[in-house]
This record gives sequence, C-alpha cells and structure tokens, in this order.
Amino acid sequence: MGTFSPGFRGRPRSSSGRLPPGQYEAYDFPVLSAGPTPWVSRDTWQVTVTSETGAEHTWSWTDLMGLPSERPTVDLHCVTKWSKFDTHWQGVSLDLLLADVETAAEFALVHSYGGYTTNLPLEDILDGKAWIAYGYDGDDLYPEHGGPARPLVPHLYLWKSAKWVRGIQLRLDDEPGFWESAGYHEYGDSWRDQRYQGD
Ligand SMILES: Nc1nc2c(c(=O)[nH]1)N[C@H]1C(S)=C(S)[C@@H](COP(=O)(O)O)O[C@H]1N2
Ligand SMILES: [Mo]
Repeated sequence: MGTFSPGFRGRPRSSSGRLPPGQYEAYDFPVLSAGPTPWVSRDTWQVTVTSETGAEHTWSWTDLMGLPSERPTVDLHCVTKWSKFDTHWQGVSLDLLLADVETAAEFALVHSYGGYTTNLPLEDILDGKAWIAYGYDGDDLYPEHGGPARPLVPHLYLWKSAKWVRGIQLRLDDEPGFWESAGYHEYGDSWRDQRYQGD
C-alpha cells in the first residue's frame, strides 16, 4: 500500500465491503478513555481554534448551538478492532468553524479537556469530512463518549475523534498527539490498516 499517499481520496476499499482489514463488527458502543471522564458543564464549555499566528476564535456552547447542524450517519472503526456501523450523530461541520479562520496551516492538533491530544492533517477535517458532534442517537452526547462535544472524523480510526474537545490548534508543522507519541500511526487510515508507526 506504500504507493498511496496519505489523503482522503483514492483510498482502496477492503474487498470485504464495509469492514476494514482486521476489524470485526460490534453491536454495543464501547467506551475507550485513557483517563477519567472530565465532566464539563455546557455553561463553561468552549472550543477555541488557534491559528499558527496565535489568533484565537472561540465558540461557547450557545455559539455552537446557533450554528446550523448536520446529522451524519457513519461507520466507526477503533484501532482495538471493533467497528460499529450506521451510528447517528448530530453536529456542526468543521468547515463552518474553520471558514473564517485565516491560516496557512497544514496540520491540526486537537486538545481535549483532561489533556488528551491527537493530530491530523488540516485537510482531513475540512470538506465535509468532520464535525464537532454534540448529539448521538437522538440524545445529547453522553460524557463517557465525549460530551459536551467531540470532533467526529469517521474516515480515520476513532482515536482521531478526540472526546471533550476544548481546542484545535492549527500548525505549520505536524506535532504528534497522545497515542501518536506512544507508537500509533500518525495518520490512522483504517482502510489501510495504519495502526502503528510504520504500518
Ligand atoms: N479525550 C479523549 N478522547 C479520546 C480518547 C481518550 O482517551 N481521551 N480515546 C480515543 C480512542 S482510542 C477511541 S477508540 C475513541 C473511543 O470513543 P468512545 O469512547 O466514544 O467509543 O475515543 C478517542 N478519543
Ligand atoms: Mo481506540
């Protein structure tokens, strides 16, 4: 698979259809957290986008609720090998949040309440591929699953969808996040089995 450059387009699909290589279908919704669930109230929750120049754009919960939302139905793929089909979310497209942010950045480092981080190419959270999700299955997003809100980036392994988001740092250079620093793949395309560094 080394001839494919990282990117959203042109990724080969597994011959088994919806299940990426090495995955099995799960029917429950496992909770995977590297630490305790931070309980963040919607009154104090905010998400800040910081550009490479240090310019900050902040949205409160009320700001976020004032933006038009979408209801994507997506398949989730966790690096621990479970996949969950047809999950129903509600959230705001990251295109909307990033539209007015002037940047030459190529990378994003997502920061969570609680300290978790994960890195992605900026293009992977643009063009309709990612949301700030705050609803799941017709309900508020439960705290264990990242509520008040988390980015949802379903075309990459689920560790790239940081729970309890508080910031998105736009960067000219790529900075590994929590799992990426611990040996996981810097990009994490489930369809290309990119679990660990070097895959
Ligand atoms: N803040 C934060 N986000 C996180 C994690 C975490 O430990 N902390 N775990 C990641 C991993 S490894 C996975 S598989 C998914 C799990 O999401 P879930 O608990 O909603 O299934 O969250 C990702 N986002
Ligand atoms: Mo995971």
